[in-house]
Amino acid sequence: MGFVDYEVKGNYAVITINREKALNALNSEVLEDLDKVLDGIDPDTVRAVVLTGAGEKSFVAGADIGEMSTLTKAEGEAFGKKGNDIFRKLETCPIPFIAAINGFALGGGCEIAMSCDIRIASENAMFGQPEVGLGITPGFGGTQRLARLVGPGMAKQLIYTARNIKADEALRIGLVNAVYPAEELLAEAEKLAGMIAGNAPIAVRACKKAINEGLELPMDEAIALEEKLFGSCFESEDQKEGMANFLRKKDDPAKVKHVAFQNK
Ligand code: DAK
Repeated sequence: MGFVDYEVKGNYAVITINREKALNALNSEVLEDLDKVLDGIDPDTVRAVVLTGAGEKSFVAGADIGEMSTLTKAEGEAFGKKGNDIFRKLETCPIPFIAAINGFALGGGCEIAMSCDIRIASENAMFGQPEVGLGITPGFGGTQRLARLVGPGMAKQLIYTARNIKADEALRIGLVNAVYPAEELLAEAEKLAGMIAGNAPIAVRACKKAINEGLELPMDEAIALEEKLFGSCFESEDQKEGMANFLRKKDDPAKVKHVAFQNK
């Protein structure tokens, strides 16, 4: 639809931000289209999502500077809220998201990538929070997520200097998990999505919740949350089938079979 393509490929999906002429910069329309696509994901069939940008040059080159340039204080806050609500929807969506960063990931582009669970990048990817060079602060969660991902010292250096970094440095500081030649990136992202989608979805979603919510809690509460989520898996058929399969294999290796988890 509009500026955001959505393709379901079996048990995973690929979302492509498609405003290539503006290097996939996020204006209000792109954000609204993305919001609708996120609302339309069917969690019964889609078990992992790849998020990427159209073209060979850019993942997302940031929020749309033209659109932002004339905002009043109130409009700026509303624009920030619109983006933040969508990024938060993506971050808290039970299904894991993999950002396949195929070029510029600047400002809002870096921020949307950081809202995903996993980030992998092409060799030509470029990351940065250039906002202070434009007279603003990162507005889509950059100050918060970058500090949590790479530590406050490195986040402050990147944000205060507005310096862009290449994929190899992003890998070194832990902003991305892996770097691939551009032509291999999407296939690698889809391979990862397929691997995740092949595991028990209820368990995968419980892990996402445990990690995301647990990181915000003191350790004792975080462990209690993990215990609760662990316990809830025992109400699922997938747990019964996954463990029964292991035990069958132990009895007789010939009985090895691939478990087709039912998401039940
Ligand atoms: N916005 C709008 N258009 C953009 C854009 C952007 N962020 N980035 C690129 N484009 C457009 C260019 O204007 C150009 O359009 P035409 O002139 O062809 O019509 C087209 O994409 C191609 O760009 P270039 O000709 O500039 O291509 P180059 O290869 O020469 O350069 C570049 C690529 C990525 C280095 C350069 O385009 C660039 O520096 N772009 C801006 C990158 C940037 O500064 N991004 C961060 C934006 S600030 C908040 C909410 C949100 C935010 C903050 C606060 N609140 C409300 C609190 C978020 C802020 C940001 O993301």
